[in-house]
Amino acid sequence: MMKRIGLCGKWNICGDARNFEGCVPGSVYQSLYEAGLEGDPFYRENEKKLTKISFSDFSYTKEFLLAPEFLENDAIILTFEGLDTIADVSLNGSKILHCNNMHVKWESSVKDILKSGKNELKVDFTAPYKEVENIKRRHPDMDLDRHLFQARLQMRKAEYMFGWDWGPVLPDMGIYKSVYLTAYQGARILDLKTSQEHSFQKVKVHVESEIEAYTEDHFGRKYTLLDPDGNVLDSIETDQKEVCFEVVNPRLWWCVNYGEQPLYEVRCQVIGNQGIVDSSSRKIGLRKLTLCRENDQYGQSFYFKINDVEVFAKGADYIPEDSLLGRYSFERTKKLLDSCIAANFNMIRIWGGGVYTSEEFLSYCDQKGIMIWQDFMFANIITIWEGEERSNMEREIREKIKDFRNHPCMALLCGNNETELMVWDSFEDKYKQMYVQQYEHDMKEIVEEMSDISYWPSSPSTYGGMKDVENQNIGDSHDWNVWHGRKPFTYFRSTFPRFNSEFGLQSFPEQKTINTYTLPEDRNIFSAVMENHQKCGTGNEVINYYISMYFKFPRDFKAFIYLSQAIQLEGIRYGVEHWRRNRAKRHCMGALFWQVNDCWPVASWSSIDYFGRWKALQYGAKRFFRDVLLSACEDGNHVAFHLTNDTLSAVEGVLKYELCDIHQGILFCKEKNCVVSRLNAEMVAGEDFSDYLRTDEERRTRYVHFSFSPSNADREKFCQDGTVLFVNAKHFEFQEPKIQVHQIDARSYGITANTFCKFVRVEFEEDVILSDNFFDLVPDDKKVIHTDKELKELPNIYTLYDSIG
Ligand code: BMA
Repeated sequence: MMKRIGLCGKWNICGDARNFEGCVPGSVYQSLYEAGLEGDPFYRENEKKLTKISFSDFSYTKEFLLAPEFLENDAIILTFEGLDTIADVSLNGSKILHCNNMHVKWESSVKDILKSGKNELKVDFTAPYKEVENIKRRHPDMDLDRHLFQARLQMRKAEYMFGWDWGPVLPDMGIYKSVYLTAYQGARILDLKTSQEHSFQKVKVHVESEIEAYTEDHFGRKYTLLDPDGNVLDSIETDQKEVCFEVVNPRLWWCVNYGEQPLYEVRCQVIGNQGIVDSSSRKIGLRKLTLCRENDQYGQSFYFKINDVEVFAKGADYIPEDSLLGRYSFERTKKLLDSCIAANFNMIRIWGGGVYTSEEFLSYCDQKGIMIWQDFMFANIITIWEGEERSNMEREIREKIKDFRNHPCMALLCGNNETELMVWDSFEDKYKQMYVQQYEHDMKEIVEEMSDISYWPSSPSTYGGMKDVENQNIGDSHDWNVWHGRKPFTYFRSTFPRFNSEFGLQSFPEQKTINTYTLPEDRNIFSAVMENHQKCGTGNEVINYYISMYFKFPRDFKAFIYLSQAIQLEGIRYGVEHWRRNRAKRHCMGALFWQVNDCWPVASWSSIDYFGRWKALQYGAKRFFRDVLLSACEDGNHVAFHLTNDTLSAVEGVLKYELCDIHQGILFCKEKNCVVSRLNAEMVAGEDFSDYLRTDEERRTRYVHFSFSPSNADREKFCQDGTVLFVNAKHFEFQEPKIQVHQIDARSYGITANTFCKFVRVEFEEDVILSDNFFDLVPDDKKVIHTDKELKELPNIYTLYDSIG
């Protein structure tokens, strides 16, 4: 059987006239910081000083010892799981690899170069900015300074490292994933591919193995299929590459909230003359998961269907979790994914300007039922789809499909982020042809040849020859009229995208997070440090602009942070609730907001900040993404109440709404039984409140409180309430509240207020995730909040009133 020797841990790094010790997996920036030679790249304006380091080459060296027995194996493979990016690798003085793609694995057969005793492995990295010049020299005939076609984009290095509108410019270098030696006897398994054919109560599972043999021996293969409880269902011994298992009465895999996530296991063992020489296994889920596009009354549908159930996709876009890639850990990723699950996401889109996610990330999504929309790593970029550049990209595409194709969570492979949109606008025909060839023909063919995963050429796209890219009636949409276009939130209600895969609003991260990169004197939203931690041009001004549209001027820095988060939640809620109200007839079938996470502490569109702290939006998402949603749509003095039901059975319950006056209490109240059928959305009631809203004074002191109580006791989790104002919150006459908080037990608190409060923020000293936050509170209602850990403190309560008072 194979034996592995890890080569991670301490390495010697040298470059920029410095010699220091660093850790692998890791990087130059990370090691310089950890060795105390440079400051924290995320602190204040350190980024600006550090960028120049990426003009110098760096070398990594490691010495290691090998026992003579290790060299007696038939083959020894050196593997780098990830090298960032341009690197020459030598072993004991012999050059063994030239690497030019950080997204792929690099391997070399090194048995003949290794020695018993001391060995030396060296990796020479070319500075990213030097490589930019090398690329230009290699293509003197191309205009590689042109926007979207720049030389740096032609490097297969994560684009965000050169800066993005939420990320710093830190084009790092280094061995950012594991490195190891693996010794084999006889043969090894290179890949296991599975595919499925579904028919009535039966699934055929095809399994194919790819083997590399190192001796002339005969190698047989034994394939085994295990059920989700670990029982062997069937086993086949053969000389064939491919076998087929039949599963009768399969336990199907579902995305979250539609069923379970049972995982079958496929194993393959390679058997030589001496017995088993290598083995490999994959966990798979039996399911049909496809992107459906059918012509309909609105244009063409765009939705996902799992095992014949049409799913409204709810979630957000994901960017890299760190600017320093060596800091990735599954623990952190798991915390982020758990936060997505807690907020009722069922899909995450992995955005194309970062890095591919890890095997562990995808396996966790398999276990939890989160569907993945996976972009290939091309964002706002035209690539040279010919010659060596093309082979490099094609190799990456093929390798990634192999990594993805067995994962039940994988819903879609998408060619790129926003290139179609950009090229369509401003490029000549020759570039358009190159684009169409790459994304609409070649990549589509490769995906179809190698997997069963649905393919989509670009996000957004209408698919086909770059025509009519911004037509919302076909394909997916990115709608930036709110934020970049500075439209008010009500604009969202005039749009009917078939699937909105990007829309967003920025906010500041939590105060504790801001404290990590500022000094007290920096804590003004227009200070140099705060502006350096805002990468979207005049973003802080835009946050201020939206605050001014809805809220009174914030009294202090804390109020700015709070209001930025409240405004972000409010804007995204407007859009999502509206699109979910339009799921009937599959008119709108997806809302993925931009963006769930951050790669450093920054003001951005994220709903969870760099340290994993939830902003208001993440709590809002938990509410507006729940499977049964009651939402209110006000229009003048009229309010329509809608029920959206994403579950597989009808939902019945009592809708209650009250018109309240902040001084006089409830003026009007109505209750109504309502039902909404499965996978549907309906307007269940409408009321004109004109009689109660005759004057400005009335409109500034009156609001509607509405709630829904499902009749089925099991549906506790779908109980909900909300409020509607008839003026922007800045003109509403909120009263100074008296709030009472009491601890019910170690993990729960009861909160009441004597007057109507909006965006009630429950804040603890400790980092904690709450069951709800930034909610509205009406008098006489007791809100119970649960914490995710035991706490001894009582929280501070902050409301909209405090932001101006
Ligand atoms: C879209 C994304 C990102 C960007 C975001 C906000 O264009 O694809 O490129 O960060 O908008 O501007």
